[in-house]
Amino acid sequence: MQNQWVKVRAGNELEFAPGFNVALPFIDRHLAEGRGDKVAIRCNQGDITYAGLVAGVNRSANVLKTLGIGRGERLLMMVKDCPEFFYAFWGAIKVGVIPVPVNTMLRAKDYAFMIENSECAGLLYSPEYAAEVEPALAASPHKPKLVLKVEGDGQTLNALASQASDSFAAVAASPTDECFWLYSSGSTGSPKGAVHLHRDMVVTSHFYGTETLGVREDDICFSAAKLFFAYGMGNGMTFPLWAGATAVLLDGRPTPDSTFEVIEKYKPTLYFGVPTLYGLQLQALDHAKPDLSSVRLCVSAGEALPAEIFRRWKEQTGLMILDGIGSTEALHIFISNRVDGYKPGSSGKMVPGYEAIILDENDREVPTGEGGRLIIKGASTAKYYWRNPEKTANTMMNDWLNTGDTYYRDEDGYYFYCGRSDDMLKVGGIWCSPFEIEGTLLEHPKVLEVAVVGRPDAENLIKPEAWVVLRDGVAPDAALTEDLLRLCKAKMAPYKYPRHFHFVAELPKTATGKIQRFRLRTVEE
Ligand code: 3UK
Repeated sequence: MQNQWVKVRAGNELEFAPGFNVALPFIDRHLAEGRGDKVAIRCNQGDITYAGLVAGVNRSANVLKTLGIGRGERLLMMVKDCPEFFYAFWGAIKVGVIPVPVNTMLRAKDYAFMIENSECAGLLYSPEYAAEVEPALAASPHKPKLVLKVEGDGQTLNALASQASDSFAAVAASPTDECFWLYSSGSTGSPKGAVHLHRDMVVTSHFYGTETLGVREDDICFSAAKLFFAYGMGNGMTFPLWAGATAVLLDGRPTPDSTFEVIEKYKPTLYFGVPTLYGLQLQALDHAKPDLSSVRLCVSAGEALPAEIFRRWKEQTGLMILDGIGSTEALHIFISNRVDGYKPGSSGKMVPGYEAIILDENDREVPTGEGGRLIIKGASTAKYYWRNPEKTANTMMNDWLNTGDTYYRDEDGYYFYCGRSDDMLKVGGIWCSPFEIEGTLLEHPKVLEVAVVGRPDAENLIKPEAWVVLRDGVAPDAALTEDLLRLCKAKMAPYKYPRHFHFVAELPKTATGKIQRFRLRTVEE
């Protein structure tokens, strides 16, 4: 991909035109390239053409500018997946305002923290979230200059935008100017604002979207993961925009029913999900037979995709799921499987433009096949965490980013996930990956989901225990426990079997669907 603003040079160097503002290649370019009448976004509000998108972006840029939100100031966004998400995000970038899209499933106390922490000049929210956002505004000592609802009564973006001009010239910026933030939540502590630069979305869209996944102009992209996640933002916004393709949006909760409905209605060619949802969709496929024939490829990220889900999905739908690992700090996927290079159960190989090293506890590179801390480098990584020098120093070391994950690389260059660095267990003095045990248990036809954590035994030695969610209609009994133990002992080294099984109705999860193992570790017996 080459255009007026970005050229790819030898050695994967990107060269940016002077005055580069990232909204130019992602938004304005499409009119210059004659794509005005092409549909950019499809959703239950109707179809938005590229010409409509450019106008919407410019109108919201004019609204922000007129209301006095200026360069470098933050616009906090609690906005559902809808065209206005695009208008506000790119409109802000054109003005030089920093959009900060946040998780729309959070609660008032989380938003109060973000309002305070970001010192946002503006706050934009979908009326659906009023019950959490409005108390947060009332509670926060910091009062944004501008509070706008997307639509509905009172002062809204849509009402103001309809009065505003539909042309706006983007402010000149540079590839390394601060552009937008995304909050990243660890398992402990407050969320950290990861500061991303103008070039970052170009890097992910080019190296992963175009070069690795092969997103094309005739693609229709549907991401079950929402736009406010870095994963969803790439899948459902920047990759299709970069390719001049079409994005399909679902504004509600992604469930097997709602996602299958969207796929049947809008016929996407690329589908992006997370492992938990693929698991639920597989369960639903036992009864429903949705028409998935438009889809040519599926993608998974957010947590490791068990080989078993990959296999069953392939068997049921004929489709491949490309698993890849990404993070909020890296902005998108930096290690990925390919259609023509896949090992089920692995995260795949390096995405071009990124490098990785795996270090042991003495910061020495480990030999092939041995696990260690995964550290990566690439031009899309966040520069720092806003007002958090300690976490910045621990995570961002010069140009290298500490992922917090344990990985090993095999002799073919495939990377295998072994758990978060802090989830790894030492059992009998040997490293033991909870993920390996989970993958084994998931092979059992009665198991829907499982999380394995370490718990100290009577001698205060860590032993693995399993928290298991069974498939609908299956009840636990002694015979099943025996069966699961037999499976573990047959498939893994002898010390790697859970010493306890807990059968539960559901596992505790973060808003992004990641299992909160730390909660299971602290459950009182
Ligand atoms: C874990 C994975 C194994 C891993 C993300 C794609 O998940 C994303 O970002 P987050 O900041 O979390 C990052 C952490 O999640 N993880 C993600 N993908 C995988 N572990 N296999 C995977 N395929 O611990 C990582 O450090 O929420 C994913 C694109 C953009 C993203 N932000």
